[in-house]
Amino acid sequence: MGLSKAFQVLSLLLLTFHTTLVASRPRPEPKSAWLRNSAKRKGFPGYSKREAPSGTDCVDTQLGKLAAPKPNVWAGLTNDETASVTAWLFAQTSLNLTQTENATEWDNTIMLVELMTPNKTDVLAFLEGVVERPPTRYAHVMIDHRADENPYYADILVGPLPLQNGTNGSATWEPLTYPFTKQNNGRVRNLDADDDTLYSDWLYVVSASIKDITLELWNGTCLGLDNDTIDVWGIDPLWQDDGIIRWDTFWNYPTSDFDAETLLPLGLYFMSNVTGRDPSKWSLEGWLYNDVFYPTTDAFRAAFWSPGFERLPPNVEDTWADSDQEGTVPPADKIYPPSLVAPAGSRFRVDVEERYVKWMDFDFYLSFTRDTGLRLFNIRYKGERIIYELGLEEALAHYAGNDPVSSGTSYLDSFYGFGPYAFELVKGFDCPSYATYLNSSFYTAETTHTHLDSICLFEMDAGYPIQRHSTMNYVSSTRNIFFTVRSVSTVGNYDYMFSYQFYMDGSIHIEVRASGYIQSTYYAKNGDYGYHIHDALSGSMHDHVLHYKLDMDVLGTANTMQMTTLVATTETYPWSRGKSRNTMKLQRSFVESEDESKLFWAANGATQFSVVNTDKPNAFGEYRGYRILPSEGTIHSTVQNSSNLVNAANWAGYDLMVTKQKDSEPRSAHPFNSQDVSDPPIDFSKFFDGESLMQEDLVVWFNLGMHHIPHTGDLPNTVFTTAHSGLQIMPLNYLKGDPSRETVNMVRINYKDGVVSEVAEFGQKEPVCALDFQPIEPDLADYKGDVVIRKFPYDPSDWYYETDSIV
Ligand SMILES: *[C@@H]1O[C@H](CO)[C@@H](O)[C@H](O)[C@H]1NC(C)=O
Ligand SMILES: *[C@@H]1O[C@H](CO)[C@@H](O)[C@H](O)[C@H]1NC(C)=O
Ligand SMILES: *[C@@H]1O[C@H](CO)[C@@H](O)[C@H](O)[C@H]1NC(C)=O
Ligand SMILES: *[C@@H]1O[C@H](CO)[C@@H](O)[C@H](O)[C@H]1NC(C)=O
Ligand SMILES: *[C@@H]1O[C@H](CO)[C@@H](O)[C@H](O)[C@H]1NC(C)=O
Ligand SMILES: *[C@@H]1O[C@H](CO)[C@@H](O)[C@H](O)[C@H]1NC(C)=O
Ligand SMILES: *[C@@H]1O[C@H](CO)[C@@H](O)[C@H](O)[C@H]1NC(C)=O
Ligand SMILES: *[C@@H]1O[C@H](CO)[C@@H](O)[C@H](O)[C@H]1NC(C)=O
Ligand SMILES: *[C@@H]1O[C@H](CO)[C@@H](O)[C@H](O)[C@H]1NC(C)=O
Ligand SMILES: *[C@@H]1O[C@H](CO)[C@@H](O)[C@H](O)[C@H]1NC(C)=O
Ligand SMILES: [Cu+2]
Repeated sequence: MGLSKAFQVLSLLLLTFHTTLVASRPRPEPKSAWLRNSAKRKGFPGYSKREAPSGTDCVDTQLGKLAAPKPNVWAGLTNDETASVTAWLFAQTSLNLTQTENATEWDNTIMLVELMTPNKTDVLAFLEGVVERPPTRYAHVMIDHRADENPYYADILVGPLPLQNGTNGSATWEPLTYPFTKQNNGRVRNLDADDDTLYSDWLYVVSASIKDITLELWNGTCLGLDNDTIDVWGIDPLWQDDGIIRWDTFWNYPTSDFDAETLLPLGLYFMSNVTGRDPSKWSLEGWLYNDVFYPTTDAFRAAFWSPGFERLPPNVEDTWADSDQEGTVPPADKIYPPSLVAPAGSRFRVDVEERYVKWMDFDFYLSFTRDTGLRLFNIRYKGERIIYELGLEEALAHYAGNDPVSSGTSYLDSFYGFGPYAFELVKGFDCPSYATYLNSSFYTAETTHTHLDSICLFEMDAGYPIQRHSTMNYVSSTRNIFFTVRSVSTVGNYDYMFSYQFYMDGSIHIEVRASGYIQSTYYAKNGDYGYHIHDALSGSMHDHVLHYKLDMDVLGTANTMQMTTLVATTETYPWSRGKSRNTMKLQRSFVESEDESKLFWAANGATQFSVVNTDKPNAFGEYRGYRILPSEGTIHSTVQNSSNLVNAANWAGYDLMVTKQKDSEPRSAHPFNSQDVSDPPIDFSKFFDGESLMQEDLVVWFNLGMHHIPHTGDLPNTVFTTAHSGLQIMPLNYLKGDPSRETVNMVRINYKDGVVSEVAEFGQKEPVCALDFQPIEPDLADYKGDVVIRKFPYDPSDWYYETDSIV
C-alpha cells in the first residue's frame, strides 16, 4: 500500500472517529449533567460544576510562554562558541592538530569540543543569588593524540569563554585533571589508535591465511573486499595484563538490509598479541574451534583437513532474523488500535532556548552530552530543589561464555557515547505524536551533528488511577496523569530507552528499557552460558548494569541517608501477660560514612533507604526526605572483580552507593576507562575514603539493570516489555499529606440503593472539543536523520543530512 493510499484510508477513519465522538454525545442535557444539577439542588457538600465547554477547540492558550528563571548553565556550547574553540585549537601549534578528514593514524585530531560542566559550588552560588553572574564557561576538549609511539587521549580545558577575538593570548588550554582519580596530566593511553591498520594489516591478513577453511566452512571470505560475506571483530575491552591481547571471531554479514550481524556468529576464534604500533611485531597466538584450542594456524589447518573433523553449521540470515512483520496476523490486529491523544495540547511548558521545563509543580533544566546523553539538573518540586543532578553515568554489558569473545566482552558504552546515538524518535511509536520534541547536538570530526527531535516530552494517562476508594455509599478515583522526558540511544546492536517520569504524588521514576539485536554467540558446548535459541546460536548470557548519578538536595545540601529496616523479633509487652510474641518491628539507622556506603537492596525489601535532612524534622519529629526504591527489577553485576574490567567499573557490583559530593568527583565513569582497566582515568573505588556522610551534601550512585539470558523471544529483537529496570524517588514524610489530592482530575460518586445522588468533579474540564485525530498519524515520511554543520572551516549556512550509526 502506497503512502497516499494509506492516508486516504486514514482520513476516512479520522472522519468516522471525529463524527462519532461529537455526534454521539447526548444533547442537550446529558444524564451526568442532570445528576449534577440534582445534586446541587440538594446542596451536597463538595459539589463543583465542570467548567463550561469552550467550544470546539480544546487547546488552552492561557498557559503562556515559559521563561527560565536563570539561564541554563548546563546547556551546551553554541555553534559559534564551538567554532571559535575549534579554530583556536587549530591555531595552537603545540597541539599539532590535523583535521579529522585528512588525518591518518599518526596525526592528532580533536575528538570532542563540549561545555565543561560547571562546578556545583559555583552553580549553587549563582542559583541562590549569592553571585549574579553565571559561572565562567570553559570548553572541555578531547584530543586524540596519535602522532606518537605511545598514543593517548587527552582531556583538556580551554577558556574562559567566549574566546576574545584577536586575543589568542588571553585564552589558554590546560590539561583537565581534577575530575579524575588517575593523576596523569589528563591522559589515558589509546588502544584503538591503529584501527585501520588492525584490519588491513592484521585481521584481514589472518583471515586470508585460512581462506581455504572459510570458503570450505562458510563459502565466504573476509579479506576487506567488497564481495566479503564475512566480518571479523571481537572483545572489548582488550586484555591488558600481559601486553595487549585481542580475541576475534567471524560473523556472517546479513544478506538483507537488516542489522542482524550479531545473530550470525560462525564459531571460529583467534587470539592475537597486538602490543605496540608496529603490525610486523604482532603475533597470532592460536585458534579456537568447537571448544578445542590450536596454538598455530598449521595445527588448526592440519586438524581441519584431517578425517573425522567435526564441522559446525553456520548461522545464516533469513526472515527469522529480520524485524519486519512475519507470521500469521493475530485476530483483529488489523483494526486500528487505541491511541493516545492530548485534545487540549500540552499542559506543560518548555523554554526551548534554555532547555527549561515546567510541568505541574516540577521544574528542571535539561542538558545533553556526548558521553551519556540526556541529563536533568536542578529538579525542583513546589519551588524547592530536591535533585541537583540526575543522569546516566555509564552502561555496562558484561558477557560470559566458554569462548574467549563472549568471555572477554564487557562493553562500557560511554566509550561509544550515548549522545552520538540518540537518533531521531519515531513520532507516534517511540513517543506519542502529540509530544513536544527537542533536538540534541554533539561534536564530531569538526562538525556539529544535530539529532532532530531526539528528546521527547509528554504527558499521558498511566492507565490506572493514582487513588481510589469504594464504600457502601461513595466511590472516589483520581486520574494518574504523569509526565515523561525520554530519549533513545542505539549503541551498536542495542537500543536503550531512557525515561524520566514525574507523578502527581511528587514521585519521580527513572526507567530504562532495552530493545534491538542481542549480541549472541555460537552454540558449541556452552549450555552453561546461555540458551540454545536457533540453529547454531546461543543467546549469550550477560548482565546489563546501567549506572546513574543522583545528587539529591533535600531542603538544602546537608543530608543523611536513613535506613529503616523491618526486623523479625520476639517481644514481650505490658499487655501480653508475660507471654512473648513473635512479631516484627522497625530499626532505624544512618549510613554514617563512606566506609559503609556501598549498599545492596535488602533481601525481601526489608530496608527502606531515604535521603533525609535531620536538621529539618516535620511537625511530628520525623525527618523530611525522599525515599529511593527499585520500582522494576534492578540488578548489579554477577561477576565479581571482573577479569575484563579490573578497576574500570568499580560501581557495578552494588545496588546503590553514597558519597560526599565533591567538585572533584563529578563523574563516576570516564569514556576511556576501557583503555587502561587496571589504572583507569576514574577508579570509582577511590571515591570512598571514609568521610562522614552525616548531614553532608550526598550523591547517590545507583544501578538499574537486567540479567539478560536471551531466549527464543529475543529473536529477532529483544522487547521493551520485559527488558527493563526502574527506580523511584518518592517523598517520605516530606509533605503534610499526599499532594495528588491537589488535582481536579478526580471524581467522587455518592450513591445509595442503586441511585446516584452526586457526581463531584471538582472543576475538571469537560472533554467536549472536536478531536483532531490527524496528529496521531504524523507524516513519517518527514523522518530526516542528523543535520550536520561544519565547524572548521566554519560554515553554518552549508548544512547537510548525514546519519552515522555504529556498524
Ligand atoms: C584537508 O584536506 C582538504 C582537501 O581534501 C584541504 O582543503 C584542507 O586544507 C586540508 N586541511 C588540512 C588542515 O590540512
Ligand atoms: C606533528 O604531527 C605530525 C603528524 O601529523 C608528526 O609527523 C610530527 O612529528 C608532529 N610534530 C611534533 C612536534 O610532534
Ligand atoms: C569576532 O569573530 C567573529 C567570527 O569569528 C565575527 O563574527 C565577529 O564580528 C568578531 N568580532 C569582533 C569584535 O571582531
Ligand atoms: C588566533 O590566532 C590565529 C593565528 O594568529 C588566527 O588564525 C585565529 O583566527 C585567531 N583566533 C581567534 C579566535 O582570534
Ligand atoms: C558460494 O558463494 C558464491 C559467491 O558468493 C555463490 O555464487 C555460490 O552459489 C555459493 N555456493 C553455495 C553452495 O552456496
Ligand atoms: C571477490 O573480489 C575479488 C577482487 O575483485 C575477486 O578476485 C574474487 O574472485 C571475488 N570473489 C568472489 C567469490 O566473487
Ligand atoms: C605480547 O607481546 C608483548 C610484547 O612483545 C609481550 O611483552 C607480552 O608478554 C606478550 N603477551 C603474551 C600473552 O604473549
Ligand atoms: C531542530 O532543528 C531543526 C533544524 O535545524 C530546526 O528547524 C528546529 O526548529 C529545531 N527544533 C527545536 C525544537 O529547536
Ligand atoms: C581481583 O582479581 C585479581 C586477579 O585475579 C587479584 O589479583 C585481586 O586481588 C582481586 N581483587 C580483589 C579485591 O579481590
Ligand atoms: C572546579 O572544582 C575543582 C575541584 O575543586 C577545581 O580544581 C576547579 O578549579 C574548579 N573549576 C573552576 C572553574 O573553578
Ligand atoms: Cu541484553
